[in-house]
Amino acid sequence: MSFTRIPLILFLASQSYFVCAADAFIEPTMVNIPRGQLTIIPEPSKSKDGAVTSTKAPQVVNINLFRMGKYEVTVAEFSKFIAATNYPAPTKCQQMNSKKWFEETPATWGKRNHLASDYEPVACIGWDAMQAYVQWLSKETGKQYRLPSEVEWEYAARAGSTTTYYWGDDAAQACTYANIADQAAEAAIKRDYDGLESKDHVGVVPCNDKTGYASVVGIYQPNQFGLHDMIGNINEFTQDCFNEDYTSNSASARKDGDCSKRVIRGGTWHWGPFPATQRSGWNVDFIGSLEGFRIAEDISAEHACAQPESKACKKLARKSKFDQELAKAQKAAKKNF
Ligand SMILES: [Ca+2]
Ligand SMILES: [Ca+2]
Repeated sequence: MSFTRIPLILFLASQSYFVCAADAFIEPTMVNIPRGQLTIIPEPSKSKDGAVTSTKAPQVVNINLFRMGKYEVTVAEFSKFIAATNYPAPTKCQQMNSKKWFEETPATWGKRNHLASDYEPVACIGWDAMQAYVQWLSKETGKQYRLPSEVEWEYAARAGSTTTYYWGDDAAQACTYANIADQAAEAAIKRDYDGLESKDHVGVVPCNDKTGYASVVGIYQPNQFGLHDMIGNINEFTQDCFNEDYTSNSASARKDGDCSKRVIRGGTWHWGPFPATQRSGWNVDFIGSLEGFRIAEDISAEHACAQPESKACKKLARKSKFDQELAKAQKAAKKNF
């Protein structure tokens, strides 16, 4: 027996371990969000007849450097979590199913009506599963993944803009930047639901984004921070407990208020484009096909690639296997554009 064979066996064993470990999870594609400030304009107090009774001063919140998912979390990423943990994910979901519009029918994280690609956002899972996912991913990667706070979400969505949407004030320009309830959605619903017209329910923006339901992530133009689908495609849960009154003194998620509801942001393919300030509270146990999430990550300046030419930063900038597979899915999704 030759001694030289032993190191070779060890080498092969370590390689195979590396492949298994790497395939056990998908490292999400993240974007550095620079430090800055968000100005919150609180909703004015109103009387029962809707008249403004008092206004509150704008609040300025400081935001530290953090990372945000470039895309909504996809079915492909979530499937690794289910395979690794056997997490008891919901098996019923409020989804489009008949002319009744939305109803609770059998569906899972990986199988819902109109889901056409693993590179579409995951939905039909509820807020608790999102918490379990970020905890699992943090443990697997040694990183600090979590849901963004509402303030972080809005700061990242605005990306320095002060207009109604991150592309400006014109809703009809949405189709370049977002998958919303457009002419394609109207046509798809009419076709698949026996003449039902989406504009009767959700309003249709007069442009064509070429996608009838949810789309593969990242096929529309990003905002100025490089984030895709912050408006439209799938509604995104944040970490904050819900308060009717939108105020915050810090970038941290609010833990007071109604914690059976969490703030959800950004709207979906099912609605017209949501303005940057539009918000609502969604029950944590609501399992729906329009609700998903995106993750945030705490980082130090040291890990933010202050020196882009360093070896570590170049490695970060390299396209991952996920990015390569996603690019193929995006190309397929855009073939009719
Ligand atoms: Ca659409
Ligand atoms: Ca979205």
